[in-house]
Amino acid sequence: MLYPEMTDSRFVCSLDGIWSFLPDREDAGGNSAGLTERWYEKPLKNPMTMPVPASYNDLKEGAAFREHYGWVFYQRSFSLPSHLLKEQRVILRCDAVTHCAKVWLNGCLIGENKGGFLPFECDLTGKLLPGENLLTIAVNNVIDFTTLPVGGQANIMNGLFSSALGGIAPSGKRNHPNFDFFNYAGITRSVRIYTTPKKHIEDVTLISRVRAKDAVIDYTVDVKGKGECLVELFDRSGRRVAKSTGLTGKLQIKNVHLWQPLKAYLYDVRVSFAEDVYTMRYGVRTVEVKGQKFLINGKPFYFKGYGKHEDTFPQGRGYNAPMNVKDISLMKWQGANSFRTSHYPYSEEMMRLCDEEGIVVIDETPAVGVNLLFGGGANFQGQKVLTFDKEHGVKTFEHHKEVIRDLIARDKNHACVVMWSVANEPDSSGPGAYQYFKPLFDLAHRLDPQKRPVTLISVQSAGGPDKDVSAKFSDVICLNRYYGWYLGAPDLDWPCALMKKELEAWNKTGKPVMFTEYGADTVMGMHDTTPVMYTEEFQVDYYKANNAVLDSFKCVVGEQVWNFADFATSQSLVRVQGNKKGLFTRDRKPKLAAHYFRERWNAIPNFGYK
Ligand code: GCB
Repeated sequence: MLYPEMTDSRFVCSLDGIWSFLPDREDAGGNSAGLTERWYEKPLKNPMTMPVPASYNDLKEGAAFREHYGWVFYQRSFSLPSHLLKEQRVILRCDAVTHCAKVWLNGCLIGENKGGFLPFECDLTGKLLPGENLLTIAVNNVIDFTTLPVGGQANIMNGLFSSALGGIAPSGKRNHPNFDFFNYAGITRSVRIYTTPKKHIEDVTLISRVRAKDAVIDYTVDVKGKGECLVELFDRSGRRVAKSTGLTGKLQIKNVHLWQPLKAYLYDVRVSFAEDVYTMRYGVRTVEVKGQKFLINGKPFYFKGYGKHEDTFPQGRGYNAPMNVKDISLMKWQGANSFRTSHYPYSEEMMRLCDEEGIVVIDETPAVGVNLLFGGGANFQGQKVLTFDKEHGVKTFEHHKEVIRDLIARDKNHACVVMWSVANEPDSSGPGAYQYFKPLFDLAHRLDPQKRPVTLISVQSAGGPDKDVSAKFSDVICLNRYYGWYLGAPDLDWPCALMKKELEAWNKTGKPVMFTEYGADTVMGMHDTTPVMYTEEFQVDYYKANNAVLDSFKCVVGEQVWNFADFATSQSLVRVQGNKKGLFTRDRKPKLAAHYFRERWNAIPNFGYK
């Protein structure tokens, strides 16, 4: 899906700003009052104010509001210049509404979407009234087995204790995230209207091949209608360096400027079809796994970086441009070169920023929590459940295919994306895991025009290469491991001896291996001469011990810490106002370990480290 660009033929306008807002309530029959009373037909009664984009949860006070379960209603009105409506298609584009949306224009349902982290569109052509139009978006935050991320029967972090309650459960409907981050919801990214000519460009797909100093970009343009197509490529100085006609073709570049980690170079691509024009930035680079190396532009790359979250105060998971720019500045300060979009697709603006800044990205679907074994199955009050059975796995699977399809469709042209992650910490050694994941890996490989590597992020409890299906499917073995924290803390020596043993086993798969998570909760400002758990000193010692093992393996092609910054989670006994494993605090102040990694990473080259 194309990002909305303003061009010679396209107009884009933002509907961001303050909207009217009302949380739903249950009517006497236990149904949604908002839906049965049709709140979308008229201006909301006594609404609150709410900014778009933002998660709503932290923007008004009180636990009932923060933990609201079910629908909330957003509303605003707008009008458009009449000349646009006569000649052009008019599209409403929502970049992300978490997790489910229903959209009404002047009281008529015009669209529905499931999935909180990818864009969707509603065609408004011919549906707009002259003058003001009333737009209502209802948003639902309920998570279950059919959604990604997955919701369970009890909060994952409290699951351990629920079996001891003898089946007594708290009253009232509530979400039980099967994942460790706060279930922020709302209209979290921009809402825009854009227009195109009736005959228009639907999609553009670019694939590069590099040979010595030259490159070829194979392109495909998908269109609606008939017309001539011209594709042109401009370098940074605005000079046209290649052109071709037709809906498919090749752009030949002499003396190509490659997109490189931390040394980005982007060309401008201009596609003209009939009356329509679309422009985009594009970086030429290659990615390949060869033996136990991860090659970018043919050279062995070493990942230095983080698992992250889109998580700031007070906008929650809402798009935060200044923080994105600051985060990349901090990454560069630290000598990092990469991150993973844990645990869902990030905003398109962040992906574009990473293209510009040369930050390497592992792009993850929102498939987190596809693992019903967390807490030893205690999520289910001691009842034994299987992740991939008919009740759970089958329902998740259909949506899982959808998010892989939509993520690749959205991000396929980004130079920054070097690998797809189909899931974070699924039950990858459980019964049915092979049958569940094989088609998903096949799908990702088939759909990606650039044929990037595909991985799943493996959970420690999956038990090693003989049990974990990552050994079969992942092009790079990606391990989330907590040796010296969840396993063995406060001891570091014997857990790290186990870590060495485990890496020896993965090494034998002949695939490259990387750590995509390792970390220790650390409360900023907590210090001790003896590095006890939760102090800044312990976090440094933990990482030093783990890194010594990582450094001793040639097959290890990267280290991504958990996490870049502290982040909000559900409440639990092991979360101190959120997860505190950040190298930075939530407001981006460095802990001791941030300085330690700054020294380490600035001494590790991006290429040829091992
Ligand atoms: C994990 C999860 C991540 C958690 C982290 C932790 O394995 O992938 O979402 O936040 O552990 O800190 O427990």
